[in-house]
Amino acid sequence: MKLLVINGPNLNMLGIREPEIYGTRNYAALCAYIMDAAAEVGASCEIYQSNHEGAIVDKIQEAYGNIDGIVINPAAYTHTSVAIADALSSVAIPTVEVHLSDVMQRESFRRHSFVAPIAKKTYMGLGFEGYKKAIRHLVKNEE
Ligand code: CA2
Repeated sequence: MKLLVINGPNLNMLGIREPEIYGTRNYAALCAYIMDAAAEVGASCEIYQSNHEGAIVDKIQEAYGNIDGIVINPAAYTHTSVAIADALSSVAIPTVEVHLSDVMQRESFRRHSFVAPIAKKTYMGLGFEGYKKAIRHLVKNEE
């Protein structure tokens, strides 16, 4: 199974600020954690991070016919991007949404997700573990 993990804007800054919300580990640690989680279930995995909405749309379109499952943390685009939600709908690849923090317990503008309606499942507030759960859900149908 071929997985694509997409991380949106500013996630490459993990560990630099706001450790009380996002933890102290950096983006390289997150990538290593994701690759280990994929290897544990025998999946191949590409990780892509971008700060640009259109680049994320392009990456989702490129996945069409090549990728079996998408894990996406759209970061701030979660709450603003119809374009990313439309791209995910258009490729119809099983997708799981992840957020490190519990967006329901934060500012009200973070409570709405354009991606949630097209995602099979959303994990939030679990830190790095949310990515592992998303991978295991896609590959092994675990909850
Ligand atoms: O909880 C999440 O994973 C988020 O998707 C993270 C986004 C935020 O806009 C979403 O509402 C929830 C922010 C990503 C990274 O933000 C940083 C801020 C300061 C330092 C490092 C990263």
